[in-house]
Amino acid sequence: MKTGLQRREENIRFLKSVSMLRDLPSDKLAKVADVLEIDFFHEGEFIIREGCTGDTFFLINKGEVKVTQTVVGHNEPQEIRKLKRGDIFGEKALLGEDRRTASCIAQPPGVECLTIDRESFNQLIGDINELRNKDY
Ligand code: 6J7
Ligand code: CA
Repeated sequence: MKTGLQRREENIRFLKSVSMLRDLPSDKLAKVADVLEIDFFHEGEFIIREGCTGDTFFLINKGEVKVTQTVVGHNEPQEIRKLKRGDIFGEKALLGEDRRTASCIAQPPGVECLTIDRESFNQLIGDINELRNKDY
């Protein structure tokens, strides 16, 4: 079993590997580490569904996530990119947008995410300019 302290140190090490978060002051980084939750998704599972409301921000700890979006002139949503460990997603519905703007689907063999809820996101990371201005 891991102790709370080991978990916290592991989380801080991981957060420092996330380019978007690496420059946060260490007191904030420690706070983020303390509010992270872990969530697992089976292959094919929709972590985020385009058009739905949402209150969660995601960091990929293990696995791959496919991002798809509805495109005019296509019947099926189209793949726009794949994400891997250290990548983040789900910030848009927590910032300006009120609905999820794309779908994010767990790839085989499954995905482990660390998550941050809307309240902690607003308190701790919602003001990071690199995140706010992300235009892909
Ligand atoms: Br990753 C990623 N790439 C894109 C993109 O090109 N366009 C849009 N709109 N969203 C993209 N995303 C992520 C982004 O974090 O997919 C998430 C879907 O939920 C989005 O945030 P969201 O709209 O909350
Ligand atoms: Ca789950």
